[in-house]
Amino acid sequence: MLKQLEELQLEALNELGQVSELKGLESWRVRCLGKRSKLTQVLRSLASLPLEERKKIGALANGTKVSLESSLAEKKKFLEEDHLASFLSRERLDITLPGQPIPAGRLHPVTQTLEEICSIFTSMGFQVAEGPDVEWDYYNFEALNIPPQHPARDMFATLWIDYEETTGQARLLRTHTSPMQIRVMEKERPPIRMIVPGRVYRYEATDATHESMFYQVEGLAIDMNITLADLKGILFEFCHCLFGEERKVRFRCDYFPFVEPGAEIAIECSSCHGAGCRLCSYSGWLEILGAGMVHPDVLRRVDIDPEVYSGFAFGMGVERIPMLRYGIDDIRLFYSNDLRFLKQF
Ligand code: FA5
Repeated sequence: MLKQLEELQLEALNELGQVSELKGLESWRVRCLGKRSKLTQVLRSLASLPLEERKKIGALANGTKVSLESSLAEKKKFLEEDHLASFLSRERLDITLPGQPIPAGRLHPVTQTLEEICSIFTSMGFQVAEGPDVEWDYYNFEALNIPPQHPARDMFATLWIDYEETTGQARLLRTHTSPMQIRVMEKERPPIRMIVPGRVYRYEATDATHESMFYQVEGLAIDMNITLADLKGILFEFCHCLFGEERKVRFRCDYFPFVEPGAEIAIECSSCHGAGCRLCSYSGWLEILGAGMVHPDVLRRVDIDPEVYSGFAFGMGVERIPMLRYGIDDIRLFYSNDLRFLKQF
C-alpha cells in the first residue's frame, strides 16, 4: 500500500505538471482528490487494516492528500498570475497615442461682428438692450412718424402677422430695430445712450446685398445739447475702429421720417475699391447705415421735451460690415450653412 501511495502521488504530480490552463485544474482535482480517486479509496480501505498499520498508512495517506492539495493551490496561483500577465500584455493601453481631436465649434461671423460692434459702443458709454422681433404697427411705424398710408411704408416691405380686434392694432415682424427707440424712451429718461442689436425682416427679393432676414444694430443718444457733430463724430470713430483710418467713409443726406436731418453712411466697396462692380451696384460704395437727429415729434410722443433735449439715432446693417471687411461678395453666404465658408472666420 505504501508503494501504491508513492505511485499515485507521483502520477498525480506528473498530471498536474501537464495542466496548462486554469480550467484544467478542477478536473485534475476531481480525478486525483475527489470521492472516486485512488487516494480516497486508499483512505477508505484503512478501516480494514490492523491498528498499527492503519496508523502508519493513515498518516502517510493524509500527508499525501495534504501535499497534493498544496501542490494544487500552488499551481492555481501560478496559473492565475500567468493568466493575468498574458492578459495585461495583450490588453496593454498605450497612453502615449494621441487622442481623437474633438472638433471645436466657432461663432458665426455675424455673431462675431455683433460682439465687436457692441464692444465698440459700450466702450463709448452705450448700454445694450434687446426688443421683440414680433412688433406692433404702432412701434414699427406710427410712433416713428409713419402713419397708415404714409409713402415711407413702402421703404419697409413688411411681413404682417395678424390684427388684434380689441385694440385695432396690427402685428408684424419688425422691419428695422428703430421701434426700440420708442420702447427705450417710454421707459428711460434722458440722458440715454443705448444700442439694440437684433434680427429684422423684410418681404424682399434677395440679391448679393439684400436678405429677407438680417441683423441691425440701432443706436440712440438723448441728452441736452446733442448735435449733428456728435452723431458724425461717434459714427466716424466707429467706422475707423472697424475698417481702419485709411478706409474711405461717405456721409451724406438721406430721408427717414423719424429723423431731421437724416443721413446715411457708406463705405468704399471692398471688391472694386471704388471703381464700381456688381456688389456695389457699380457705385463704388456700400451703404451700412441710416441715421439722423431724432425728430421733435418722436420726442414729444414719448414725453421728452424737444426744447430741452435733443438726440441722434442710427440703424446699421450688420452683415454688410464683414462683407466690406473681408471682401465677401454675396450676403446670402452667411445663411446658406456652408461650412467651407463659415470655417474661414
Ligand atoms: C432703416 O432701417 C432705418 N431704421 C435706419 C435708421 C435708424 C435711420 C435710425 C435713422 C435713424 P434702412 O432701410 O436704410 O434704414 O436700413 C438700414 C441698413 O440696414 C442699411 O444701410 C443696410 O446696411 C441694411 N439693410 C437694409 N436692407 C437690407 C437687406 N434687405 N439686407 C441686408 N441689409 C439691409
